[in-house]
Amino acid sequence: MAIQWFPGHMNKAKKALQELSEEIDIVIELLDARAPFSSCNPLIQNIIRFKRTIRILNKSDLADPEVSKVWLEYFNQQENTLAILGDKDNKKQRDKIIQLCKKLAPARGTSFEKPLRVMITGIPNVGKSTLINQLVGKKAAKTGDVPAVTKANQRLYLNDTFVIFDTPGMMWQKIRYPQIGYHLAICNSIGRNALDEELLALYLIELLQTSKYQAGFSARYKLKPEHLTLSPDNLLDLLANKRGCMITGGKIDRQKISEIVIQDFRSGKMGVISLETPELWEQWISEFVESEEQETAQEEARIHPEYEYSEEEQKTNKPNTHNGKK
Ligand SMILES: Nc1nc2c(ncn2[C@@H]2O[C@H](COP(=O)(O)OP(=O)(O)OP(=O)(O)O)[C@@H](O)[C@H]2O)c(=O)[nH]1
Ligand SMILES: [Mg+2]
Repeated sequence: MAIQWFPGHMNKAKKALQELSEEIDIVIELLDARAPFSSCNPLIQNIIRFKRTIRILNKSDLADPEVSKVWLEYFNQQENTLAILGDKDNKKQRDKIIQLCKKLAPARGTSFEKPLRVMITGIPNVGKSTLINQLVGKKAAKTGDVPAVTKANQRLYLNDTFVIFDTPGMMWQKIRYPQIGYHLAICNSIGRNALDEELLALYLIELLQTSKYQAGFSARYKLKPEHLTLSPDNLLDLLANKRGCMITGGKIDRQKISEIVIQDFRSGKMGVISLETPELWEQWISEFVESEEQETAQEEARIHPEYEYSEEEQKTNKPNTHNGKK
């Protein structure tokens, strides 16, 4: 299943973000600490390319701290970027972010005529408006635990010389790697109408039963070690039985148990969990490239059935494009 979600208002939001980016000094991009690579929006990257950027791995209270440390190193190696962890309940974060902004643009924020202008961007539901409310010290921006609460840019003032812009959560038109779609959906950044909760739950269960997060998963649902070796499909049925998710006639309510498992993950009921690491992404990308190459080779074979493949090409399933035959 390839998850894609780019509702109409985001096209307008993209243009507005482009315009706004021309008049701001600093960009704060919020990433979801549980899925930092998946939450890096290529559309936003393109728009903010030349801007000084602070990347906040937000909702870090729900992510595995060991993995977050690795991600921080990964992002801090990138040009023009400073990465920190974010957590709405961290009392020190407001002052830290304000200081960082001032440090990155020392010539701004010095007078009413030269305010420091900061734009907060990121995927839907990652916590942009919540952070803005924390920065300005009051509930000025609307928040809520569903994607696409903010629909248009909003200007807010920390004081006369510090302006912050809230922006709508942005997705992009085509998600290339299926894992990105799954991870964003599991973290609640994709609209419900674009999802199949049962497939999401099966993906999540497979990840949990085979990962270092087995213990938290087992504890939540009182699983025995042998349950972890069941297929995700059978394990979902077992969880449904344990939670009494049945529909009339004694049939299993897979939709209901799927929603429960996803919600338990989102609210941290199985412990702190990170869905991805830089190492895993390296592996997924190389697997993806390999499968794309195989598809291209098969397509070529279909188009040129008369082409005589060498022994080596037949073995690797890749046409030799360097020998002048093609
Ligand atoms: N656990 C946790 N929840 C957070 C954190 N920051 C925000 N949230 C919650 O995430 C949900 C979404 O927050 P918003 O601030 O509305 O997110 P947004 O990025 O503005 O969302 P859109 O406007 O829809 O794009 C709310 O329920 C917040 O309480 C955090 O650091 N940790
Ligand atoms: Mg918002």
